[in-house]
Formats: sequence, C-alpha cells, structure tokens
Amino acid sequence: MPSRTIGSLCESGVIDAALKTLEMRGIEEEVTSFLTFLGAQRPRPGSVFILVMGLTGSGKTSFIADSIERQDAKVGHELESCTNSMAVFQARLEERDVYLIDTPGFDDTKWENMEILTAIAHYFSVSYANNVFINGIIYVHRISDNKLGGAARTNLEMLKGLCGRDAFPNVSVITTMWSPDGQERSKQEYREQQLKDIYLADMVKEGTQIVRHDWFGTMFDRRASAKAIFQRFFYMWKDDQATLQIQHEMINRQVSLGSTTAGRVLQLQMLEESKLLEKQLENISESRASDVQVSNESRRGDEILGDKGSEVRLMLQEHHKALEYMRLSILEIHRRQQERFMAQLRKIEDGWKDALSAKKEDYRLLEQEYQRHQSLRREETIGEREAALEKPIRAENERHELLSQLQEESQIQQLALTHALERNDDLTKKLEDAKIALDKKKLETNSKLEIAERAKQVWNSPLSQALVTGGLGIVGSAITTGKDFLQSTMKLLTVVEVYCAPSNDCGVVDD
Ligand SMILES: Nc1nc2c(ncn2[C@@H]2O[C@H](COP(=O)(O)OP(=O)(O)OP(=O)(O)O)[C@@H](O)[C@H]2O)c(=O)[nH]1
Ligand SMILES: [Mg+2]
Repeated sequence: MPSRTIGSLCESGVIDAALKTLEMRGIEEEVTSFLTFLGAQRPRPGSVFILVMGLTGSGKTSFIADSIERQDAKVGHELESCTNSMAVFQARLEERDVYLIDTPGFDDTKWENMEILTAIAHYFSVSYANNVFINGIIYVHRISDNKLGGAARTNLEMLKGLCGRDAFPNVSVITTMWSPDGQERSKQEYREQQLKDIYLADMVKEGTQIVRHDWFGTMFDRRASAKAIFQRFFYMWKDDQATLQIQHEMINRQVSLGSTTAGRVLQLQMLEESKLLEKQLENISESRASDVQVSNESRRGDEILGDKGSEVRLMLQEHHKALEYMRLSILEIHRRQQERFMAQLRKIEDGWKDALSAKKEDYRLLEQEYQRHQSLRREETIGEREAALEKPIRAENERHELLSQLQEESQIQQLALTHALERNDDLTKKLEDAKIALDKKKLETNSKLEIAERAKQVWNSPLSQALVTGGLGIVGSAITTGKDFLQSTMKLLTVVEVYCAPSNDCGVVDD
C-alpha cells in the first residue's frame, strides 16, 4: 500500500471516521453505564455507585477523569441533552465495577435549577426503585471562590436536601483549586475552616469528611492526588450503602417533588425570586406610566423598560411553570422525563440520519468523482500505452529508414568500390603495362646507353679517328637538326657495327 500523509488522511476523512468510531464506542459505553445505574441493566454483584456533585466548573469531571484514569470522561456529546447533562463513567477497581455519576451543578438561575433537580430526583428515584444503591457521595467545592454566596450556597443547600442526614457519613467534600502559598492560601484556609465550622457543620457532625485536592505542579501530581483521595473513600464506602433522602421521599413516601426537602429549598428560593421579579415588573410599569413627557429620549427609555419588562415576564412564566412542575408525582415526572428523553433521542437520531444522508451524498459524489477519475486514468493509460507502443514502432521505422538509406548508400559505395576496383584493376594493369613498358624502355635505354658507351669508346679509338671523315657529316647534321642524339648515335653505331661486324671487340681495343 502506498504511504499516505496525515494531510491526505485528513482529506480522505480516515481520521474523522476513527474519531467518530471512538466517540461511538464512548457513547455506547456511557449508555450501558447509564442503564446500569438506572437498574435497567443488572449491575454485577459488588458494584460501587458514587454520586459526584458540585457547582459548575468546580472540577467534578476533572476529578472523575483523574481518579479513575478515564481522560475520555471529559468528552461531552449529544447524549447529554437526553440525560440533562448527567453522565455515568465506569471503571474497574479491586475487581469491582465502579460507577461515577457526574451531575450538573446548580446555579443562580432558579428555573434552570428546577430542571436539574427534576433530572436528579427522577434518575435517582428510578435507580432506587430498581434496587440500585448509592455507596458514596463526592461533593466538589471550589475553595478559590471569594465568598460562599449565591450559587455556591444553593448547591450546598441542595446537597444537604438531596442526601439527607442519614447519608451524611457517606458524603465527602473535596476542595479544589488551592493556591500553593501566600496570602491567597491563608484566605482559602480560613474559608475551609468556615465550611467546617459553619456551612457544613451539621454534615461534619454526622460524619462528612472534608479533604483537600491539594496539588501543585504537573498533571501527574493532580492525578496522583485525585487517585489517592478516591481510593481512600472507595475502601471506606465499597461495602456501605446509603439511601438518599430524595429517593426515600419520592419512592418510599411518594411525595411530589415540591414536597421533598430539596424541592422545598428550591421552591422557597424560587418564590423569593418570583417576588423580586414581580416587584421589578411593577417598578417598570410605574416608570413607564410616570414618564409623561413625549420626547425621543423618553421614548427610547420606554422601549428599554418595555424590553426589560418582557424579559422579567418571561422569567416569571418559567418560574410558574417550574413551580407547577413541583406538584407533580414521581410517576408523572417519570412520564414527562421519558417523553423528553425520547424527543431528544429522536432529535439526535434525526441529526445522525441527516449526517448519514449527507455522508452518503458525499460518498456518492466521491464515488462519482472516483469513477470519472478512473475512466480518465484508463483513457490516459491507453493513450500512454499507445504512445509507449508508438515510440518503439516509430524508432523501428526510423531505424528501418536509416538502414535502407545506409543500404542504398552502401550499394552506391559498393558500386563505386567495384568501379574503383575495376578501375584499379585497369590502372594496375595499365601500371603493370606501363611498368613493363618502362622496364622495356629501361632495358632498351640501358642497352642503347651501353651501345652508346661502347660507341663512345669506339669513337675515341684510333680506328674510329680514321673513319671520322666519312661519318662526321651525319653526326653534324643530327646535332644541328636537334634530333635525338640516340638516333644519331644509332645510325652512327650502325655504321660502326658495319665496320666492326666480324669481331665483336673488333680487336681494335686490344690494339
Ligand atoms: N487550578 C485547578 N484547576 C482545576 C482543578 N480541578 C479542575 N480544574 C480546572 O477547572 C476547569 C473546570 O473543571 P471541570 O472538571 O470541567 O469542572 P466541572 O465541575 O465538571 O464543570 P461542569 O461540568 O461545567 O459542571 C477545568 O479547566 C479544569 O482543568 C484544580 O484542582 N485546580
Ligand atoms: Mg463537568
């Protein structure tokens, strides 16, 4: 397989798909854990259930993730919209299944608190009704908060109302976000003391423990601290069971949510807030009525007041709706929660289906693109192959042409060579003939020279002197006419030979 870059993996969606698979596995696991917590799926014997509560941002999820080494506990997904942001994480410890139930924190907006309380009351009641018992409760408290007011106070009140006195020994308050040293730490230590002595005094008296999640430096230190705290409580709680007050009230006593201790705390706060909202609305109306001057400025002010009035009215409506909800029995809450759960699930399912259709369309387009690319590639390949085939053919043809040219040239050269050879033969023959002729000539000349030499000797001999007179005329005329000396000499010799014929040496020399 060819190596692929991260970039190409991202583009092809491989990483996306892998992450989605992990997320799906996470969702599947979380649903299973959630169902086990509700008792819809039987927990294994010895399973330990721990409820984790605390203000938003106090460090609940981080603590869960660190204490059971489940960093994926931080992954939030769509399912939380079904479970009102409640999530259950499972781990194995000492050969037991441990379930940590992460809950949303109560805050300043009371009608939202109502939703949170309804969800907690509902799920914990269902769980209890199905014989699933809570072993321990961890309450995470941010020690860095300046004062214990507003949402922090509501949270503590709700904690007490939900757990009840009987469950106080099973509660551990974990303080987070400690400063390492200095003045801030002194203030935090003072706040911790206040918690023990004032705000949580009743709980501490009943056995609630307050511990510091006091770590500085690395993530490793943070995890080590969380693990140590968690293990300490795990050994304390693993064989203990606590019935939360809200469970007892809603299941055993079958009271409405508004009649539970936690419900009453919230109801009281909501009524107080409703009164404040009504007062605000009254003030707004009065301000608008007294504003008689019709100027641009006052008109703008009136608009603002009108907007504020609508906002307050809407909040009041939510409050009344929430207070209405308080009167519902657990069965009615259960029915409504179930409806809500199913509606959310359908929404998620629709979202997933839409996403699937979009993915299918993506895939179809991709497939189309791929096919188009393949056919192009095929055409290209054929073209390339043809070109590849054409190349040697062309080369072969060129070679062929060159060969014929060479052959032609070679034939011409051969012919020329043959001609040349023939000519050469001719010339050789001619040369030989010439040579023979030359040799002959040489011989002739030599012999003639010899004769001439001899003639000279004869000329110089005393006898020839005697003959000079007779022959002188001939030699003289030869010289004067410029004729070949040899010819003259020959003639002369002929004369001499005539005279010398009887004896070759004529005996003249000897004489
Ligand atoms: N300094 C410090 N930061 C912490 C500590 N515990 C958690 N945090 C940080 O606080 C922030 C909130 O932590 P979470 O664990 O998400 O808080 P939470 O209570 O689950 O918040 P919600 O889910 O919104 O209710 C994160 O950025 C954490 O990293 C701690 O002990 N010290
Ligand atoms: Mg959280």
